[in-house]
Amino acid sequence: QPPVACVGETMAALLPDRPGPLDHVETFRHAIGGAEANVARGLAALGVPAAWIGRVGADGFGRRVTAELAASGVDVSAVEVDPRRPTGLYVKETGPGGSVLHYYREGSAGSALSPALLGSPVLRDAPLVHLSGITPALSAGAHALVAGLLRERVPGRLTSFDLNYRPALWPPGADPAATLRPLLDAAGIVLLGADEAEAVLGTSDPAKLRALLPGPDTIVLKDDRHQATALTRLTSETVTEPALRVEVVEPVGAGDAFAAGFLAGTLRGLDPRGRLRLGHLAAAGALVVPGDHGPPPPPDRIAALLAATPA
Ligand code: KDG
Repeated sequence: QPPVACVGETMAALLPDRPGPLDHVETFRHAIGGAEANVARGLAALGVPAAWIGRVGADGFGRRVTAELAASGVDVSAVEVDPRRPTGLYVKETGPGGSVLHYYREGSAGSALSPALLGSPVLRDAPLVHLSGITPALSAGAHALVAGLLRERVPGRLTSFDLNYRPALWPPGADPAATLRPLLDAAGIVLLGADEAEAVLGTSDPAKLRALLPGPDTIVLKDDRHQATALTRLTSETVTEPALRVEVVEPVGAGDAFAAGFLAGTLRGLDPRGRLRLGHLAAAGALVVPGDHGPPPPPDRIAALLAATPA
């Protein structure tokens, strides 16, 4: 089975050893993070073959990114090494008000993604191509690659797009809504949070979102009450499923894990409720760790939880 292709930038991540302002942090743990690669890891952990396609620098951070993804079972055969540009980096700052990601990625190898990748064999054969709204903010070439992948109609290939709106990445004067809305509308599956839907599309009302985005077969809206709703065209049905209650350690990456679960459920042919449930189960794994990726529950536990009747 060809792997799902997850395309975007993966960075070195520095995780502080304690919460609070960075000026008081003494020690950072070296990890990796990147929304699309987090999805690839999540898929691999759920038994779905997945590839990460992106670019790293010819440096230790880049080698770490590739090695850690490969060790997670992600296919890294299409990763490009840029001899001149460095691997991007982000530093996580945690605290009671939530986490802030500080980016050091301008001019990075990953930001030099371009439509040159469109011919990559891993992309050509992928049953599903997963993208996010982070990549179009990185550079004109990265935007063109995402637009090209969404516009290209390959029979039997699904596309998914997680809005992942990161205001800090958009240069002053940019119009993220004008860039992102056509991309969202061109995808087969769209995932977005209520807050980012408000920020980018001006509404988080499911009916209004559907009117703004008539294109996707499925829109998954995650609201601030930790519920996820799937609006599917085929059944013209709306299904809502609450999240699991867990002790949250750090939420960054949970959206990506949710996407991995939802997409794994889609590829397994689960009904919309099963897809949402698998999304929540995978997200729970990421919520209880300080890094971006935490393993989902083991397969037998997942099977039992999926089969349980809703409370
Ligand atoms: O969704 C989690 C991502 O935000 C994190 O892994 C870093 O890719 C990242 C980004 O651009 O913010």
